[in-house]
Parts: sequence; C-alpha cells; structure tokens
Amino acid sequence: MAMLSFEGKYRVRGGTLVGGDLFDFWWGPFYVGFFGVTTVFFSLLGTLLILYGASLGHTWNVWRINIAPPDLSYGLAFAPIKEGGLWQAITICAIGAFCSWALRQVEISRKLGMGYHVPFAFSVAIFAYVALEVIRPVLMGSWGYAFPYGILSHLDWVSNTGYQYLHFHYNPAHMLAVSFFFTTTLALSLHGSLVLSAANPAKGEAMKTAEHENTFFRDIIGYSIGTLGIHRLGLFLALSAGFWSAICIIISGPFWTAGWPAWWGWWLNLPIWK
Ligand code: 07D
Ligand code: 07D
Ligand code: U10
Repeated sequence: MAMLSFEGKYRVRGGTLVGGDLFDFWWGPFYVGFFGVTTVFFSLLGTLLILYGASLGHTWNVWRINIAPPDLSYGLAFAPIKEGGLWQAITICAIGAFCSWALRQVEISRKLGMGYHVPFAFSVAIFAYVALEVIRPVLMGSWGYAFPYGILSHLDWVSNTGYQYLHFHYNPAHMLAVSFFFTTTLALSLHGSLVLSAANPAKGEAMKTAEHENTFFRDIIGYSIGTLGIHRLGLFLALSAGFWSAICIIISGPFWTAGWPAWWGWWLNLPIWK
C-alpha cells in the first residue's frame, strides 16, 4: 500500500492517553496529540532558557557556551537563576520534553496497534540522562555533581569526573557498557551488510531470500540467529549499552569513592592465593 493511502486509512481518532480528541490531529506529517503540545512547550522554553543563559555568558562561540549547575555549596536546594537556577530550569524542561516525546511515541504506537518497543528503548536513553543529572547528584547530595550544558564543557565534565576515579576504564560497569556499545556496532554492520548483500543485488540479478541470509551464517559460523532474532539481539545489545552506562555513573561516587583500579582488590584478596 502506498504511504499516502495507508495514512488515509490509519489517520483516525483514538489511542490517545490524555486529552481525548482535543489534540488528536496531524500537522503536516507530524502527529500532534497532547504530548506533542507538551514537547513543543518544554523544548521551546528550554531552548529559550539556553539562549538566555548564553547571553549571560562570556561568549557566543557555540563550542564554548556553558550553562553550569549550581555550586556544590547549594546542595539540593534551588539556586538563584544566575547561579545555576537556569541550569535547574533547563533540566526540568529537558526531562519534560524527553518524557513527552516518549509518551508521544506510545500514543503513535497505540494508534498503529504496534508494540511499545520504541518508547521503551528511548526510555533507556532518558534513564541514562536522568542518572547523570538527577539520580547521581541526589545520591551525592548536590546538583553541583551534574554535567553542565555546553558542547565542550560537558566533555570537560566527563574527563574530570573520569580522572576523579583515577582510571575510569577500570570501572567494571563501564567495561560492560563499552563492550555492549562495540558489540552493537558489530551487530549492526553484520546485519546491514548481510541484508544489502541479499536484498540489493547487482542490476539484472534476482533478489535473494531470508534462506540465503540464514545459510550464509550457517555456512560461516555454524549458526544463524534468524531474521527476527537479529533484531531482538540488536535491541538487547543497544539497550544493555545504555543501561550499563547509567549503572557505571550511578555507582561512581554514591557506592564507590576510591579509584576504580582499587575495586579490583577483591581479586587479589581471594582466599585461593593464600
Ligand atoms: C546522531 C542523533 C542526533 C543528535 C545530535 C545531538 C544538542 C546539543 C546544545 C549547545 C548520537 C544534538 C545536540 C541538542 C546542543 C547546546 C547547549 C545521536 C545522534 C546530533 N551529549 N558527548 C556529543 C549530548 C553526554 C560525550 C555530540 C546530549 C554525557 C563525548 C553532541 C546529551 C556524556 C562526546 C552531544 C549528552 C557525554 C559527546 C554528538 C544529553 C556521556 C563526543 C552526539 C542530553 C554520555 C561528541 C563535542 C551524538 C562530540 C559528543 C550531545 C550527554 C559524552 C553535541 C544532547 C554527559 C565523549 N554529545 N555526553 O552524535 O563531538 O549522539 O562532542 O544527555 O565526542 Mg555528549
Ligand atoms: C546520556 C544521552 C541521552 C539522550 C537523550 C536525548 C536531545 C534532542 C534534538 C537532534 C548515554 C537527547 C535529545 C537533546 C536533540 C534534535 C532535533 C546517553 C545519554 C535522552 N568511555 N565515561 C560513558 C567510553 C573514558 C566517563 C558511556 C569509551 C575515559 C564518565 C560509554 C571509552 C574517561 C562517563 C562510554 C571511554 C571516561 C563515561 C557514554 C574509550 C574519561 C559517563 C554513553 C574507548 C577520562 C558516561 C551515563 C552513554 C556514562 C560514560 C564509553 C573512556 C569517563 C559507555 C568507548 C577513561 C565520567 N563512557 N570514559 O552513557 O556512563 O550514553 O553516562 O576510551 O558519565 Mg567513558
Ligand atoms: C528506522 C527503521 C526502518 C525505517 C526507518 C527508520 C529506525 C524498518 C522503514 C528511521 C530511521 C531514519 C529516518 C534514519 C535517520 C535517523 C537518525 C540518524 C536518527 C537521528 C535523527 C535526527 C537527527 C532527526 C531529528 C529530528 C526531529 C526530532 C524532528 C524535529 C521535530 C519537530 C521540529 C516537530 C516535532 C513535532 C511535535 C513535537 C508535535 C507536533 C507539533 C507541531 C508540529 C507544532 C504545532 C504545535 C502545536 C499544535 C501546539 C502549540 C504549541 C504550544 C501550546 C507551545 C507554545 C509554547 C511557547 C513557549 C510559545 O528501522 O526500517 O524505514 O525509516
């Protein structure tokens, strides 16, 4: 079915979580819905606040614009707008916008009668963000532990935070997250190249089938995970990468305060070495 006639069929009312029929319409290609309105509201307000924050700073160089969280001395209190309060307001807008976006994905999935895999997946990214900006700072008792909004300044934060634990690569959850990120790209390159090799043949040649794809992997490694299975695996790998990232930063500080190399002391202390 062509895209346009399909849209004509499915663009009917229903499936909304909030607001009933009120925002149940499309604006050009975009579904609006209650959460489309809240997305627009939070992202517009957040962007305006970032621009206001930039205007208070020393530079309009986009790489160097920086909106920092409050000083550690404010703890978990609200700070004056020019001393981190702006960062707090932007963070509320960001969480509002990300959650609205996820709920808009839920409404569109419901309209289409599809599973909630996409909003679930996006929620893991939101979890990683909330881990950095809310969960860890709250556990450590100050908003000052969160990362600042700025292209280069947020990189400085990652580097500084990493070196506070001497050698962040020794964080076991960071190891898991990094390995899952690497495996995700491996899986996507295997899948992308396999599908193209079968489904996009040279001119004049017949398109190959899923059987060819199965057989390729059976021949080369003795096992094929199957056409549905590779998508399940891909989703699992990518979500695990995000999940272990969130864990690796939540445990740094609240649950482990020494350098990460020292964590591996448990290995040296195993009774079998005595
Ligand atoms: C390709 C989808 C499109 C999205 C894009 C990002 C903005 C920010 C705002 C100036 C894959 C749009 C960018 C809206 C502009 C202001 C105030 C997604 C794609 C193109 N980072 N990070 C980048 C964010 C964190 C780290 C680039 C966001 C953590 C490192 C971009 C967040 C840590 C490096 C960016 C966030 C961290 C980057 C490219 C939120 C650990 C790089 C991103 C909300 C996760 C790379 C100069 C990309 C770079 C980079 C955005 C959080 C580490 C500016 C929105 C604190 C080490 N990050 N980041 O392609 O070149 O994502 O930096 O959590 O090397 Mg970052
Ligand atoms: C947080 C982004 C969420 C985004 C959302 C959406 C918009 C809209 C609009 C485009 C999580 C935003 C959308 C704004 C845009 C339009 C229209 C994703 C988030 C909700 N590290 N490290 C990680 C590696 C080192 C350190 C994660 C590798 C050093 C610290 C990942 C190496 C030191 C932290 C990772 C390496 C160090 C991390 C990041 C190599 C520094 C974290 C991915 C090869 C000296 C961070 C939760 C991630 C983390 C993190 C990889 C090196 C420190 C596993 C491969 C040794 C402090 N590192 N790292 O989390 O876990 O994405 O954050 O050397 O905090 Mg690391
Ligand atoms: C996949 C796939 C597959 C496909 C695919 C894909 C995965 C099966 C079949 C998809 C993949 C791709 C297309 C590949 C490329 C993708 C990437 C590399 C990922 C990264 C993507 C990007 C960088 C693009 C990002 C773009 C975005 C997010 C779009 C930006 C959107 C907007 C600007 C509008 C959003 C719309 C909203 C929020 C709702 C609708 C509302 C409006 C349009 C505005 C109208 C507003 C109102 C009616 C409300 C009024 C507003 C109010 C009240 C607020 C006012 C507030 C004030 C303060 C004034 O597997 O194979 O193929 O294709």
